[in-house]
Amino acid sequence: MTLLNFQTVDLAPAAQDFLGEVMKGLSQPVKTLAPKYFYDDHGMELFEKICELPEYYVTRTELSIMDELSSFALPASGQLAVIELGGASSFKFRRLQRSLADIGMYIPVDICRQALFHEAQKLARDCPELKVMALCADYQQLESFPWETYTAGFTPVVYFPGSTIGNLTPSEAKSLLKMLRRIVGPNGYVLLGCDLVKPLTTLIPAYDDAQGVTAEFNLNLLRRINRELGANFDLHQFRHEIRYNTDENKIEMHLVSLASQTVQLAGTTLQFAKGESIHTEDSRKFTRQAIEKLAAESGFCIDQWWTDSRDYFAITLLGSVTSANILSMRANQSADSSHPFLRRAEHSPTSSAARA
Ligand code: AVJ
Repeated sequence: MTLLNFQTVDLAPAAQDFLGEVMKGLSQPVKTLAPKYFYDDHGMELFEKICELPEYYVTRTELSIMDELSSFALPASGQLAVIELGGASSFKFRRLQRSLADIGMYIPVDICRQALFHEAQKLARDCPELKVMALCADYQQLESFPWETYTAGFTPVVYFPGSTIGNLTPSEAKSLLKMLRRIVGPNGYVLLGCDLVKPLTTLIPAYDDAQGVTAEFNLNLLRRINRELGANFDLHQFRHEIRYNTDENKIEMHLVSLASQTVQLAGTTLQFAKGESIHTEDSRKFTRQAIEKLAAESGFCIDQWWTDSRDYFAITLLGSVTSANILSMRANQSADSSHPFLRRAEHSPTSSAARA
Protein backbone atom coordinates (compact mmCIF):
# COMPACT_ATOMS: atom_id res chain seq x y z
CA MET A 1 0.00 0.00 0.00
CA THR A 2 1.38 3.37 -0.91
CA LEU A 3 0.74 6.20 1.45
CA LEU A 4 0.14 9.50 -0.28
CA ASN A 5 0.99 11.46 2.86
CA PHE A 6 4.34 9.81 3.50
CA GLN A 7 7.79 10.35 2.08
CA THR A 8 11.35 9.80 3.16
CA VAL A 9 14.47 11.79 2.43
CA ASP A 10 17.82 10.20 3.14
CA LEU A 11 20.79 12.55 3.34
CA ALA A 12 22.89 9.48 4.18
CA PRO A 13 24.59 11.05 7.18
CA ALA A 14 28.17 9.92 6.56
CA ALA A 15 28.25 6.52 8.35
CA GLN A 16 29.71 8.91 10.93
CA ASP A 17 33.40 8.75 11.41
CA PHE A 18 32.92 6.50 14.43
CA LEU A 19 36.48 5.18 14.42
CA GLY A 20 37.99 8.62 13.79
CA GLU A 21 36.03 10.24 16.61
CA VAL A 22 36.70 7.43 19.08
CA MET A 23 40.40 7.45 18.26
CA LYS A 24 40.59 11.20 18.64
CA GLY A 25 38.61 11.23 21.88
CA LEU A 26 40.70 8.52 23.47
CA SER A 27 44.03 10.00 22.39
CA GLN A 28 43.53 13.24 24.28
CA PRO A 29 45.00 13.91 27.72
CA VAL A 30 41.45 13.94 29.11
CA LYS A 31 39.75 11.02 27.39
CA THR A 32 36.26 11.59 26.05
CA LEU A 33 33.64 9.78 23.97
CA ALA A 34 30.63 11.47 22.38
CA PRO A 35 27.23 10.62 23.93
CA LYS A 36 25.60 10.40 20.50
CA TYR A 37 27.25 6.99 20.16
CA PHE A 38 25.30 5.52 23.11
CA TYR A 39 22.37 4.80 20.86
CA ASP A 40 22.98 1.55 19.02
CA ASP A 41 20.06 -0.93 19.16
CA HIS A 42 20.98 -2.13 22.64
CA GLY A 43 21.70 1.41 23.79
CA MET A 44 18.26 2.52 22.63
CA GLU A 45 16.66 -0.34 24.55
CA LEU A 46 18.62 0.59 27.64
CA PHE A 47 17.63 4.23 27.32
CA GLU A 48 13.97 3.19 27.12
CA LYS A 49 14.50 1.23 30.33
CA ILE A 50 16.11 4.29 31.94
CA CYS A 51 13.02 6.32 31.10
CA GLU A 52 10.95 3.91 33.16
CA LEU A 53 13.23 3.85 36.21
CA PRO A 54 11.70 5.28 39.39
CA GLU A 55 14.79 7.50 39.82
CA TYR A 56 14.78 8.91 36.28
CA TYR A 57 12.18 11.66 36.63
CA VAL A 58 13.13 13.38 33.34
CA THR A 59 10.91 11.72 30.73
CA ARG A 60 8.01 11.18 33.10
CA THR A 61 8.01 14.82 34.13
CA GLU A 62 8.23 16.11 30.58
CA LEU A 63 5.29 13.94 29.55
CA SER A 64 3.28 15.06 32.58
CA ILE A 65 3.75 18.68 31.55
CA MET A 66 2.60 17.86 28.05
CA ASP A 67 -0.45 16.06 29.38
CA GLU A 68 -1.36 19.06 31.50
CA LEU A 69 -1.18 21.47 28.59
CA SER A 70 -4.58 22.58 27.53
CA SER A 71 -5.01 22.93 23.81
CA PHE A 72 -3.20 25.85 22.34
CA ALA A 73 -2.64 27.35 18.95
CA LEU A 74 0.31 29.41 17.84
CA PRO A 75 -0.06 32.64 15.95
CA ALA A 76 0.87 31.46 12.49
CA SER A 77 0.05 31.90 8.86
CA GLY A 78 -0.97 28.52 7.57
CA GLN A 79 -0.65 25.21 9.35
CA LEU A 80 2.35 24.21 11.39
CA ALA A 81 5.16 21.98 10.17
CA VAL A 82 6.68 20.33 13.24
CA ILE A 83 10.33 19.38 12.73
CA GLU A 84 11.40 17.03 15.52
CA LEU A 85 15.11 16.67 16.24
CA GLY A 86 15.81 13.09 17.29
CA GLY A 87 12.41 11.96 16.07
CA ALA A 88 13.11 8.25 15.55
CA SER A 89 10.27 7.55 17.92
CA SER A 90 6.99 9.36 17.27
CA PHE A 91 5.86 8.85 20.85
CA LYS A 92 6.28 12.42 22.12
CA PHE A 93 4.96 13.90 18.91
CA ARG A 94 1.75 11.93 19.33
CA ARG A 95 1.32 13.58 22.74
CA LEU A 96 2.06 16.97 21.27
CA GLN A 97 -0.65 16.45 18.66
CA ARG A 98 -3.23 16.33 21.45
CA SER A 99 -2.37 19.85 22.62
CA LEU A 100 -0.99 21.80 19.72
CA ALA A 101 -3.62 22.80 17.19
CA ASP A 102 -3.20 22.97 13.43
CA ILE A 103 -0.27 20.67 12.76
CA GLY A 104 -0.37 19.89 9.05
CA MET A 105 3.05 18.41 8.62
CA TYR A 106 5.52 16.40 10.65
CA ILE A 107 9.22 16.09 9.83
CA PRO A 108 11.06 13.78 12.21
CA VAL A 109 14.84 14.03 11.83
CA ASP A 110 17.18 11.31 13.06
CA ILE A 111 20.30 9.41 12.11
CA CYS A 112 18.72 6.04 13.00
CA ARG A 113 17.33 5.38 9.54
CA GLN A 114 15.46 2.16 10.21
CA ALA A 115 13.61 3.19 13.34
CA LEU A 116 12.93 6.63 11.90
CA PHE A 117 11.36 5.46 8.63
CA HIS A 118 9.42 2.68 10.29
CA GLU A 119 7.89 4.86 13.02
CA ALA A 120 7.15 7.72 10.65
CA GLN A 121 5.33 5.42 8.26
CA LYS A 122 3.19 4.07 11.08
CA LEU A 123 2.30 7.61 12.06
CA ALA A 124 1.42 8.52 8.46
CA ARG A 125 -0.86 5.49 8.32
CA ASP A 126 -2.55 6.49 11.60
CA CYS A 127 -2.96 10.14 10.61
CA PRO A 128 -4.06 10.38 6.97
CA GLU A 129 -4.56 14.15 7.30
CA LEU A 130 -0.97 14.71 8.35
CA LYS A 131 1.85 15.00 5.83
CA VAL A 132 4.83 13.08 7.14
CA MET A 133 8.34 13.50 5.77
CA ALA A 134 11.00 11.45 7.53
CA LEU A 135 14.43 12.99 7.16
CA CYS A 136 17.47 10.86 7.83
CA ALA A 137 20.20 13.39 8.57
CA ASP A 138 22.48 14.67 11.27
CA TYR A 139 22.07 18.15 12.71
CA GLN A 140 24.91 19.62 10.68
CA GLN A 141 23.10 18.72 7.47
CA LEU A 142 20.01 20.71 8.42
CA GLU A 143 21.48 24.13 7.74
CA SER A 144 21.76 23.62 3.99
CA PHE A 145 18.61 21.53 3.62
CA PRO A 146 16.13 23.03 1.11
CA TRP A 147 13.32 23.48 3.67
CA GLU A 148 11.30 25.68 1.35
CA THR A 149 10.75 22.78 -1.04
CA TYR A 150 8.99 20.84 1.66
CA THR A 151 7.51 23.33 4.08
CA ALA A 152 6.34 26.13 1.79
CA GLY A 153 3.04 27.45 3.13
CA PHE A 154 3.62 26.06 6.61
CA THR A 155 4.91 27.77 9.72
CA PRO A 156 7.92 25.81 10.97
CA VAL A 157 8.15 24.71 14.61
CA VAL A 158 11.28 22.87 15.64
CA TYR A 159 10.51 20.42 18.44
CA PHE A 160 13.57 19.47 20.50
CA PRO A 161 12.35 17.54 23.54
CA GLY A 162 14.00 15.47 26.24
CA SER A 163 16.61 18.00 27.36
CA THR A 164 18.92 16.56 24.73
CA ILE A 165 20.19 20.13 24.40
CA GLY A 166 21.81 19.46 27.79
CA ASN A 167 24.33 17.17 26.09
CA LEU A 168 25.83 20.15 24.27
CA THR A 169 28.37 22.65 25.52
CA PRO A 170 26.98 26.19 25.95
CA SER A 171 28.66 27.29 22.74
CA GLU A 172 27.36 24.28 20.80
CA ALA A 173 23.87 24.91 22.18
CA LYS A 174 24.11 28.51 21.07
CA SER A 175 25.23 27.57 17.53
CA LEU A 176 22.48 25.00 17.30
CA LEU A 177 19.82 27.51 18.35
CA LYS A 178 21.21 30.08 15.94
CA MET A 179 20.93 27.52 13.17
CA LEU A 180 17.38 26.70 14.24
CA ARG A 181 16.58 30.40 14.19
CA ARG A 182 17.73 30.54 10.56
CA ILE A 183 15.71 27.42 9.73
CA VAL A 184 12.43 28.57 11.29
CA GLY A 185 12.80 32.17 10.14
CA PRO A 186 11.17 35.20 11.76
CA ASN A 187 7.72 33.60 11.99
CA GLY A 188 8.64 30.17 13.28
CA TYR A 189 9.17 28.69 16.72
CA VAL A 190 11.26 26.29 18.73
CA LEU A 191 9.61 24.11 21.36
CA LEU A 192 12.40 23.10 23.68
CA GLY A 193 12.50 20.63 26.57
CA CYS A 194 15.00 21.53 29.32
CA ASP A 195 15.81 19.75 32.54
CA LEU A 196 16.12 22.19 35.44
CA VAL A 197 18.63 22.63 38.25
CA LYS A 198 17.51 20.74 41.36
CA PRO A 199 18.89 19.19 44.55
CA LEU A 200 21.61 16.59 44.13
CA THR A 201 19.62 14.09 46.17
CA THR A 202 17.28 13.88 43.19
CA LEU A 203 19.79 14.42 40.40
CA ILE A 204 22.43 11.86 41.31
CA PRO A 205 20.17 8.79 41.65
CA ALA A 206 18.57 9.67 38.31
CA TYR A 207 21.94 8.98 36.72
CA ASP A 208 23.08 6.27 39.10
CA ASP A 209 20.04 4.08 39.60
CA ALA A 210 19.78 1.21 42.05
CA GLN A 211 19.26 -1.40 39.33
CA GLY A 212 22.38 -0.35 37.47
CA VAL A 213 20.62 0.28 34.16
CA THR A 214 22.41 3.60 33.63
CA ALA A 215 25.74 1.92 34.39
CA GLU A 216 24.91 -0.68 31.75
CA PHE A 217 23.96 2.08 29.31
CA ASN A 218 27.27 3.82 29.90
CA LEU A 219 29.35 0.63 29.60
CA ASN A 220 27.49 -0.37 26.46
CA LEU A 221 29.48 2.30 24.65
CA LEU A 222 32.62 0.20 25.16
CA ARG A 223 30.76 -2.92 24.06
CA ARG A 224 29.77 -1.10 20.89
CA ILE A 225 33.36 -0.02 20.22
CA ASN A 226 34.47 -3.62 20.66
CA ARG A 227 31.84 -4.93 18.27
CA GLU A 228 31.89 -2.28 15.57
CA LEU A 229 35.53 -1.23 15.68
CA GLY A 230 37.10 -4.50 16.82
CA ALA A 231 38.58 -3.12 20.05
CA ASN A 232 39.16 -5.27 23.13
CA PHE A 233 37.84 -3.29 26.09
CA ASP A 234 37.30 -5.49 29.14
CA LEU A 235 33.97 -4.23 30.46
CA HIS A 236 34.74 -5.58 33.91
CA GLN A 237 37.75 -3.29 34.13
CA PHE A 238 35.68 -0.07 33.92
CA ARG A 239 33.22 1.39 36.38
CA HIS A 240 30.27 3.75 35.81
CA GLU A 241 30.70 7.00 37.73
CA ILE A 242 28.55 10.09 38.12
CA ARG A 243 29.99 13.47 39.03
CA TYR A 244 28.19 16.73 39.50
CA ASN A 245 29.94 19.80 38.22
CA THR A 246 28.63 22.62 40.40
CA ASP A 247 30.27 25.45 38.47
CA GLU A 248 28.53 24.46 35.26
CA ASN A 249 25.39 22.83 36.65
CA LYS A 250 25.97 19.57 34.86
CA ILE A 251 25.88 15.88 35.55
CA GLU A 252 28.91 14.15 34.09
CA MET A 253 29.03 10.47 33.26
CA HIS A 254 32.40 8.77 33.34
CA LEU A 255 33.83 5.30 32.83
CA VAL A 256 36.67 4.88 35.29
CA SER A 257 39.45 2.41 34.67
CA LEU A 258 39.72 -0.04 37.58
CA ALA A 259 43.31 -0.95 36.76
CA SER A 260 46.33 0.18 34.85
CA GLN A 261 45.62 -1.43 31.50
CA THR A 262 46.01 -1.24 27.73
CA VAL A 263 43.33 -1.59 25.09
CA GLN A 264 43.85 -2.38 21.42
CA LEU A 265 41.95 -0.29 18.92
CA ALA A 266 42.56 -0.42 15.17
CA GLY A 267 46.27 -1.12 15.49
CA THR A 268 46.80 1.43 18.25
CA THR A 269 47.53 0.64 21.88
CA LEU A 270 45.63 2.87 24.29
CA GLN A 271 46.94 3.31 27.82
CA PHE A 272 44.67 3.67 30.84
CA ALA A 273 46.00 4.48 34.28
CA LYS A 274 44.22 3.09 37.30
CA GLY A 275 41.48 5.59 38.22
CA GLU A 276 41.70 7.40 34.88
CA SER A 277 38.32 8.22 33.41
CA ILE A 278 36.68 8.43 30.02
CA HIS A 279 34.20 11.30 30.10
CA THR A 280 31.18 10.01 28.19
CA GLU A 281 28.40 12.55 28.73
CA ASP A 282 27.46 15.96 30.05
CA SER A 283 23.86 16.44 31.01
CA ARG A 284 23.38 20.13 31.73
CA LYS A 285 20.68 21.38 34.05
CA PHE A 286 19.19 24.77 33.32
CA THR A 287 17.68 27.72 35.14
CA ARG A 288 15.11 29.93 33.51
CA GLN A 289 17.67 32.67 33.47
CA ALA A 290 20.17 30.48 31.62
CA ILE A 291 17.59 29.61 28.98
CA GLU A 292 16.59 33.24 28.61
CA LYS A 293 20.22 34.13 28.00
CA LEU A 294 20.75 31.28 25.54
CA ALA A 295 17.57 32.27 23.70
CA ALA A 296 18.51 35.94 23.56
CA GLU A 297 21.98 35.15 22.24
CA SER A 298 20.50 33.20 19.35
CA GLY A 299 17.76 35.60 18.29
CA PHE A 300 14.87 34.13 20.27
CA CYS A 301 12.79 35.15 23.23
CA ILE A 302 10.75 32.99 25.55
CA ASP A 303 7.14 33.22 24.43
CA GLN A 304 5.94 30.63 26.87
CA TRP A 305 7.26 28.60 29.78
CA TRP A 306 5.53 25.52 31.11
CA THR A 307 6.77 23.56 34.07
CA ASP A 308 5.61 20.90 36.54
CA SER A 309 4.57 21.54 40.13
CA ARG A 310 8.06 20.72 41.44
CA ASP A 311 9.86 22.82 38.81
CA TYR A 312 11.86 19.80 37.69
CA PHE A 313 11.55 20.29 33.96
CA ALA A 314 10.48 23.04 31.58
CA ILE A 315 9.00 23.05 28.14
CA THR A 316 9.61 26.40 26.59
CA LEU A 317 8.33 28.01 23.46
CA LEU A 318 10.85 30.24 21.74
CA GLY A 319 9.74 32.75 19.18
CA SER A 320 11.97 35.01 17.23
CA VAL A 321 12.68 38.50 18.39
CA THR A 322 11.08 40.66 15.76
CA SER A 323 9.15 43.84 16.16
CA ALA A 324 6.00 42.13 14.87
CA ASN A 325 6.35 39.52 17.54
CA ILE A 326 6.77 42.04 20.31
CA LEU A 327 3.85 44.12 19.06
CA SER A 328 1.52 41.14 18.96
CA MET A 329 2.60 40.17 22.44
CA ARG A 330 1.71 43.63 23.70
CA ALA A 331 -1.59 43.57 21.87
CA ASN A 332 -2.55 40.26 23.44
CA GLN A 333 -1.28 41.08 26.87
CA SER A 334 -4.29 43.10 27.97
CA ALA A 335 -6.67 40.34 26.92
CA ASP A 336 -5.02 37.57 28.88
CA SER A 337 -2.05 38.49 30.97
CA SER A 338 -1.26 34.95 32.10
CA HIS A 339 -0.87 33.78 28.52
CA PRO A 340 0.30 36.88 26.73
CA PHE A 341 1.13 35.18 23.51
CA LEU A 342 -0.90 32.04 23.02
CA ARG A 343 -4.42 31.73 21.85
CA ARG A 344 -6.58 28.96 23.19
CA ALA A 345 -7.28 26.49 20.43
CA GLU A 346 -10.95 26.11 21.39
CA HIS A 347 -11.66 29.76 20.70
CA SER A 348 -9.73 30.01 17.49
CA PRO A 349 -9.94 26.83 15.48
CA THR A 350 -8.18 28.28 12.49
CA SER A 351 -4.90 30.07 12.80
CA SER A 352 -5.03 33.61 11.65
CA ALA A 353 -1.93 35.50 10.75
CA ALA A 354 -1.52 37.19 14.09
CA ARG A 355 2.05 38.17 13.39
CA ALA A 356 1.79 38.76 9.68
C1 AVJ B 1 18.69 11.81 26.43
C2 AVJ B 1 20.52 13.24 26.84
C3 AVJ B 1 18.41 13.71 27.78
O1 AVJ B 1 20.97 13.48 29.74
O2 AVJ B 1 19.26 12.72 30.84
C4 AVJ B 1 20.06 9.37 30.60
C5 AVJ B 1 20.62 10.75 28.48
N1 AVJ B 1 22.12 9.72 30.18
N2 AVJ B 1 20.78 8.79 31.57
C6 AVJ B 1 19.99 12.73 29.85
C7 AVJ B 1 20.91 9.97 29.73
C8 AVJ B 1 22.03 8.99 31.31
C9 AVJ B 1 19.61 11.84 28.67
N3 AVJ B 1 19.34 12.64 27.43
